[in-house]
This record gives sequence, structure tokens and C-alpha cells, in this order.
Amino acid sequence: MKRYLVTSALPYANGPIHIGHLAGAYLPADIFTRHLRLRGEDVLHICGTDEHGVAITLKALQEGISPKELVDKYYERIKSDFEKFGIDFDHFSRTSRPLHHKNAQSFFLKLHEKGHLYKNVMRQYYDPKIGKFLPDRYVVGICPYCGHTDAKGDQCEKCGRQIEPGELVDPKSALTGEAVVLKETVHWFFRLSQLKDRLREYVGSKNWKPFVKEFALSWVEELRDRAITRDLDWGVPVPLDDPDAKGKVLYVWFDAPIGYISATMEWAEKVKGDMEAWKPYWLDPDTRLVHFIGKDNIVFHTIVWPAMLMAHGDYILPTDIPANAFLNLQGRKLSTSKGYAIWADELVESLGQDLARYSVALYIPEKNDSDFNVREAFTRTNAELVDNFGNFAQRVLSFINRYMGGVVPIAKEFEAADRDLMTKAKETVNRYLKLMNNYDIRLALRETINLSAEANRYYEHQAPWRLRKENPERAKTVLHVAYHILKVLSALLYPYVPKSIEILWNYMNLPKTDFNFLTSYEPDIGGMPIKESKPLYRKVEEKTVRAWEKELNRRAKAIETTTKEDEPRIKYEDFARVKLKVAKILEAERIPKTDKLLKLTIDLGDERRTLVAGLGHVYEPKDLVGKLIVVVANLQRKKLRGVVSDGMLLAAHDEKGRPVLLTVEREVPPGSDIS
Ligand code: B3M
Ligand code: ZN
Repeated sequence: MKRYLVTSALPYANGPIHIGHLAGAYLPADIFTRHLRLRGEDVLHICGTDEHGVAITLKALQEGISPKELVDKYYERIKSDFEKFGIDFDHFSRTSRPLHHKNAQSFFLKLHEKGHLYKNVMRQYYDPKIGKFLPDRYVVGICPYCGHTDAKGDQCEKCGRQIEPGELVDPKSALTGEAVVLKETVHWFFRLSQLKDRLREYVGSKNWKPFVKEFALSWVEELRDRAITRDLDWGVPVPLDDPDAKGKVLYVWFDAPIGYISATMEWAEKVKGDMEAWKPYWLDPDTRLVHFIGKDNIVFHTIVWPAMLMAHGDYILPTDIPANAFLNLQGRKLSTSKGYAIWADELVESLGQDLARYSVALYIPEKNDSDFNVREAFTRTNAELVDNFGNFAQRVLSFINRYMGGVVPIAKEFEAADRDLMTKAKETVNRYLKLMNNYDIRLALRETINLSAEANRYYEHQAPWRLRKENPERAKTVLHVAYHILKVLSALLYPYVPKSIEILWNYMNLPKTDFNFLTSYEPDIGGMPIKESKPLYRKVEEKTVRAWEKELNRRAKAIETTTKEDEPRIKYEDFARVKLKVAKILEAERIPKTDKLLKLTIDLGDERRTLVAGLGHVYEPKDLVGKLIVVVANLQRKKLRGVVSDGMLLAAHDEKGRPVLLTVEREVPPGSDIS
């Protein structure tokens, strides 16, 4: 038996959980953990809310409440969201608890005593009106690169550039509106650069997902020391008597990962009732420590956090970090702050827990961003979970109840078709185990549904409803085999849709429900009584799909109008800098290994150019040739998948988020100016 400690990224306690959070970390982590438990492994799934940092204090400001009131509100909401979605943590804690504060402070002190920290002066924005240093997010001004008037102290959301202290034009305090000044302040820095070699060796030794490992290795080479304290009054106070520590707290990304340890300690005390029980999970090198996260948390989990653990010295290092990419919704980015999402609780309310889990599991972004389209997701859930698997289960159990006295028949002799299907089941289980161990949660589900489709084909082909009159013995063998395959399928599907499988196990009246028993062929299932059964699932109705499409359209439009109101107006001169021209598409071809990117050759009147456009999932290349399009002609060139795109074409988006080309209403020469 192996020991695992699985964690999911601690969600900021500043908003409800939506399907992007679930697909990005929490649902794959729950599926993986439930599978390990079914296999009988020793596993803990730990999580909790991340309750410090600017993400909390800014949201509290916006809601006009204190950070404490904010985290108290969202701790309860987030905990409830996870419970409704069946995310089954062994313990769900929160980083504002005293245990964590004490733990984070002792972690800091240990690094301080061992010489891994040093004080340094840095320039920080200061609001003279309230006499406080401001975190970069609290400072707004004009982006020195693109002129965006709502850029923040450290980055511009419009052009995406990092902004160094002092670069922001006309910086003002987001709290008081007053002009801010740069002042020197003291912070404690973590000697990350000293750990570069150890980190390079540590990351190099891991067989993480390629995009995770490459990203981490690239960061190791640019490693520099980081400030791990902040001028904020909400957070874990810096535990030093030093006058420079007054009014300072630990940087949220320093304290938050320590929250994984604190939550395990709290589990030991509050759930297990044994203060020492956390130690094997964090101190024993045989424990496999697995952090499920979203891709925006890769750096902190693959570099900073292991460096902290190396510097501290007592704890094990993360074994695996199965980071996932992002989930989009109807072709648009999800946004908690803008209210564009499907919230965990409303999806369960609408579909029930198992269909909600299944529909999200189909789109877990394990390697690339994926898009949750409600019509496609619910149609596939109906076809695969309800019609394919659900139907097979109901047919087998009701046939046994109706024609075989409610007892699993004994099989006297197997035919080739029976042995084939049972062999396929065994092979599927082996592939499933490999995929699960490699965090390929989505592909493991694919294997399961493929086996279920095989089982349906077998059942249809054998046609026991005819056999029971013509060859009753044969009918008994077919139902015996079908019951065994249903038992295997239940083990594979349980982690995805636990509630319905537990009901199925009751109908099947199984003596045990561990993975090995469920997936092995047990001859003595013959003769076992089963219980009356009912259909496990109800399909998602067309009216529900329509209602979701309508509602999501409304939410998307709501963003457009709010951004319109908030969006500052530009001057004509700003617009005049953009050179728009008519172009004719001369050639179009797909860019290999992408389903969206097309390489276009266009005629711009006095020149020909190459453009890269994300139209391939909606337009066939051949249909584009000859079209007149609108192009931004003076955009900086950009290399996309090895092709230099010299300009950008303009397209609108329909209600499903699909691109619709902009063109002119009658023929004009290519290269014509647009103004
Ligand atoms: N609170 C997740 C986020 O970026 C962040 C994770 C902390 S895990 C230690 O929302
Ligand atoms: Zn900018």
C-alpha cells in the first residue's frame, strides 16, 4: 500500500466556485483521490481557503466590508460549493486560523535562523494621505507602453506588460485617488538564487507534464531573490521584534502553501484525533505528495514552494504537480469578477451532482485550454452516461430481476464472444490504471465509455430476450458475463459519478466494493441475489439546454455593457493610429497540429502578406479564398506556431462564441483604406 498526500490549490476566499475552478484542479483531484481510496491506498485529500493577500483586501474594499467579513462569507460558500459538487476532502481548512498563523511564522523563523532570508530596501508606492505603503494593485495610472489609463502599479491588463516601480505615468492611489510617491521601505528577501542548482536538479528529475516541466526549468534559469513580506495589515504578521517588521505581513504566496501543512496538522488534531498523525504525510520520503493546481500557479508550486521546503529541511518535496490549463465557456474566458461563469451550485441544481460532474469531467484541460459548450457537453453526457452506461445497467439488472428470479445466473460454459469481452475488460482496466497514475483523468473516462459501448454491442448481438426462449442456458451465460462487465464498469466510473455508482452497487448487492474485487472476474457472482433497480439517470432536456444557452448569452452581454460603461473613451487621434485596410484572401491552409490556426496569404493592393488567423474550427480554408476582409495593417508582426503573422483580420463572434468574418458590402480594390 502506498501513501499519498493529495492537495488542491487553496482557492482565494473572494468568490464562489465555478466550473473553471472545478475542471482546473478540484474535480481531477477528487477523481484521482476517490480512485486511490477505491484501490485501498492510504490517501489524504487536503484543501482550504486562501484568506490573505491583495486578492482578499481589494475584494473586501469593493464589497465595502472588512477582509475578515469577506473571508468568513466566502469560506462558508466555497465549502458548500465543493460539498454540493461531491468534492470529498478529508479536511477543508482556512489560512486565517491561528494554527496556520503560528505554523507559517515558525516556518519563516526557521528560514531566518538558517540564513535564507535577508533585509533589503525597495521602492514602494506610498499614499501620503493615509500614510500607508500600497501594494502594486492599489496603484493605478497610465501604461507607459500602450497608454491604457487603468494600468496597475505592476502590470497593464491591456497590453499585458510588467511595469517596474516608477514606470507608471501619473500614478494615483486606488484608495484615496491622491497622487502617490515612491518611497523606500524595508522587506525580507528569500535567497532563492542560492538554491538554483538544487532546484534545477529537482525539476530535472521529475517526469511532470511537458508544459509544466519546461515552464519550471525556464524559471530556474531566471531565478532571483524575492521579497516575502508586504506592507499590509491583513495577513500573517512578520514574527520579528525588528522595528522594520512593524505593520508588515508575510507575502500571501509565502504563507499559502504552508497552509497545506497547517491543514494536515488540523486534520490530525480535529478529524483523526491524533496530533502526530500528520507526520507520515509530510516527513516520510515514501509519501507521494501531489499538488493539483491551475497553470497560473505553476511557478509557485514547482519553484518557490520546493525552495522553501528545501531551505526549511524537515519536509518532503512535491512528487507530482499535475497542473491543468484553463477552461473557457461558450468560447469566452470565464470570469468570477465579471460574473461570466457557470457556478458549481447552479450546475448541480440544474443537472444533479453526477451529470454535473460528468459534463465537466469531459473537458478537464489536462494539456491545453478547453471550451465548455453547454449544448455539446450536455448532449455528450446524455449519450455517454445516460444512454450508453445507464441504459446498459438498467437492461442487465431488470432482465435478471424479470426473467432470472432476481439472481445472477451461473455460467456453465463460455463462448468466444464472452471471452473476448472479458479480455477487453481486463485490457481496459490495465490501460485505465496507467492513465489514472499519469493523471490522464479525461482519457481514463474515454476508456471506460468505450468499454461500456462494447458491452452494449455484446448485449445487443447476443439478444438474451430471444435466447431465453431458444437457448435458456446461453441466456444465463450472457447475463452472467454482462453482470461481471457491469461490475468492472462500476469501478472505473465510481470516481467520476460516485453517488449513482453507490446506488448501483446497492442494486447489485455486492459483498465488497474495492477496485480489485470489482475489476476481477469472480465466478461465484453466479447465484448472488440482486435487488430491484430503477434507472440511474435522467437525461438533460432540450429546454434545459436552451435555458442555459439563453442565460449564458445574457451573462456575456452583461460583461460587454459593464465594460462599455467602465471603458474610458479614447480620442480620435488614438483611433487614427490604427491602419485598417481591405485585403483579398489569395490562399488559405491549416497550420499543422492546431485545429484553429490557418495561414492566409492576402493581397493588400501594393503588397502580399501572410496572416495567421484562428478560424480553422469554423471555416474551411478553401471557402476563404477570394473573400474580401478587413485587416489591421500596422500591427507589430507576431510569430504564431512558427509562422510570422504580419497584421490581423477582424471578426465578430456569434452567440456560441464562433468567429464571423468582417467584410465589405460590395467589391472594392484590395488595399483600400478604411477610416
Ligand atoms: N490561492 C489560487 C489562486 O490563484 C491560490 C492558490 C494557493 S495554493 C497554495 O486563486
Ligand atoms: Zn499597456
